[in-house]
Amino acid sequence: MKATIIGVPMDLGQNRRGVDMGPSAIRYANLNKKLEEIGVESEDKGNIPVSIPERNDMTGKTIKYPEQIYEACTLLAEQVADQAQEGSIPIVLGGDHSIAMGSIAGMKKAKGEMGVIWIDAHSDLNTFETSPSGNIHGMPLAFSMGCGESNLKDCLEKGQKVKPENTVLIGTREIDPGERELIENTGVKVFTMYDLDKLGMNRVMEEALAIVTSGTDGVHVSLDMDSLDPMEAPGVGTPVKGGINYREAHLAMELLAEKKCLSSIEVVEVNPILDHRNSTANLAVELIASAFGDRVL
Ligand code: DIR
Ligand code: MN
Ligand code: MN
Ligand code: MN
Repeated sequence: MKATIIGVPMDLGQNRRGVDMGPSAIRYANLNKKLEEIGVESEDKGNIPVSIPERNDMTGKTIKYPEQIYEACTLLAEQVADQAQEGSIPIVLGGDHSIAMGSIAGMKKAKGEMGVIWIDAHSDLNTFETSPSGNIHGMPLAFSMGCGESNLKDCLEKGQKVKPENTVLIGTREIDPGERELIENTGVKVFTMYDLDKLGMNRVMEEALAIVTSGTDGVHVSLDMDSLDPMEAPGVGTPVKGGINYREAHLAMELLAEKKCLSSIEVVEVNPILDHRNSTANLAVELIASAFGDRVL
């Protein structure tokens, strides 16, 4: 198996500084060595250039850094598409979750119809109209599904990148009013923490994998580390209690590996400034390894 590591030091999509150091923290946690150990041939392409808050005055603006995020997402999408077209599995390291618009656009260009598994405490289905924060990291799934009015939908090509019927959310436990409405209107499948508690991760992943593999040419996994319980992953900007535990997270990635359908994965929102001894980045590396087939036995 071949993989390509692409870092995106993006912190413009939210307001806690330090998430731009996520790619460094995950590399420092020995991602490349771990991949080598499990027999994955990986190449690190370095980072996509991203602007910084110091160079952009946002006073008086309600939506923060849309042009800068669009630009970085387009560069990321091109890189992701190139790598996937060459038969490699892109591993995108965030950075905040706004980068998902680039990853998904790139995968759509390379593979065609994509299925997306969105593992997150939040649904990231806000738009410019509904966002309570103006932070674009709360919007990437809406724009990827072609909802809302913004050119952020038009990364690489115009409009929708993934159909709601091929999208599944897992671990959701904080949803804004506008997001709730979008869930109802699109019919996108959401497995909340309630569903995980009731059905268990095994059953949830079975159902999720069935949805994202039927009628698609590839599967993208978007793993927001705040999906995990803050006790397991303290190094995130918007922690929400009652999250996915350590074993459930590994099981989810192991079941994904068993299904052999992974086309690309991104791990986002790792903020080493808020972390305890890089534990969130270490866990990110473990979970990526599980997704690539690392097993106890
Ligand atoms: C919130 C937070 N729903 C917003 N979103 C986060 O700002 O739109 N997503 N933290 O990961
Ligand atoms: Mn998110
Ligand atoms: Mn989140
Ligand atoms: Mn489907």
